[in-house]
Amino acid sequence: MKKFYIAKARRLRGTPFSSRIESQGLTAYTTYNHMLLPAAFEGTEKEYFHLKEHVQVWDVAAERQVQIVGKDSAKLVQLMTCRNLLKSKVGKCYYAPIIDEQGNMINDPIILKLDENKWWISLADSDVGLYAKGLASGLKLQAEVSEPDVNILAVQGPKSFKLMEKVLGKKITELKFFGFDYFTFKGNKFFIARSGWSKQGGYEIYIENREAGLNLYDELFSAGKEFNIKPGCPNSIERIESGLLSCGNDFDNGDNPYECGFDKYIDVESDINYLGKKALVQISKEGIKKKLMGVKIDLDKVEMMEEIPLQNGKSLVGHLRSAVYSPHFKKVVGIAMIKKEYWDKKTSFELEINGEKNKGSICDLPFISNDK
Ligand code: THG
Repeated sequence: MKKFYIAKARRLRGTPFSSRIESQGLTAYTTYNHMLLPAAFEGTEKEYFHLKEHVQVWDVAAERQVQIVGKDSAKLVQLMTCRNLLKSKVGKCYYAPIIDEQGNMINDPIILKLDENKWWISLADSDVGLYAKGLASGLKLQAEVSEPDVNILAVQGPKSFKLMEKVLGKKITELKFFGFDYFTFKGNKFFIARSGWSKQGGYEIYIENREAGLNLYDELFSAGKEFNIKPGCPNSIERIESGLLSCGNDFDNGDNPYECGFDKYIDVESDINYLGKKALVQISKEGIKKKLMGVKIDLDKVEMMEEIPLQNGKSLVGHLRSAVYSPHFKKVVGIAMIKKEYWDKKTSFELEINGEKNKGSICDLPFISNDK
């Protein structure tokens, strides 16, 4: 496929780390929340093997925070998600579907409770801040919605634990998965969560002070030499093998959270109030007619620009939404929206790429379970 440059503009916002990563071998950007998100350095496959063995620092500032503050903040956050946050605790992260009034997906952020009256919604790529502002003003809620200057650095990979301990001290090793706290480095406080968009383990540093953040960035790279540290970015091979979903790729506003397999983050029983609840109650009674599943395809490479129909003879089985060559399975693995009649994993299908027909089969997600 022909490659093009991305033309920079003010509305395609850079991050505090853009100049760093550009001088460290960045080769491709994508955009995310109207911001630059690094997409490649040495190549996805090389980066995949490195991520699984060493440690990487990712500039994921494009995972923007919607900050909600005020007396009605909990009410507003709950209005937008079908996950029950009644018992949520300060200091914890919650992966939660954001849905619309029809019960369809808008985003799949991590919601962080900083205080009873202060929340961050750490977004995937869609304008949830505008949704929140509309609700707050339309319902006259006492909730202030803003996008603070918070820029995330993810430190991912099996050696991330040793590196973070070396730089930030022993206390960081006590942080539990999806917990967060403040840690001090050279007199500056950093908000750090144990999370990240890979299943190789690691942390996310929510940087609130740009200058202090750049100092920490440089320190991570010098302290990380002994751990073979490299700059990186979310890796499509690792995330597909691990079954981490990508908003806008694997699902969009035409899909509901049941169809995305988010059942454990849906509450239709309790007495909580959120938009789309009626719709989800109805869907939970009727059942769904399509859902996201894994697929394996006999191909040694794939490049996807839009969803690809999967056929069984003349019948449509579903649509391939994301796919990548997996060095582990030595074939293409992907995430596809599969019609109910074909959930039976024995189903095989054909798909056409560049005028050639290829065979594939359906399987469960995740392809590789590597819970840390
Ligand atoms: N980190 C932060 N913000 C983000 C992402 C992130 N915003 C955008 C995007 N990623 C949101 N999507 C996800 C998807 C999956 C996970 C996190 C964010 C994830 N899932 C675990 C899993 O599926 O196993 C854990 C889920 C759970 O325990 O509930 O980590 O990466 N800051």
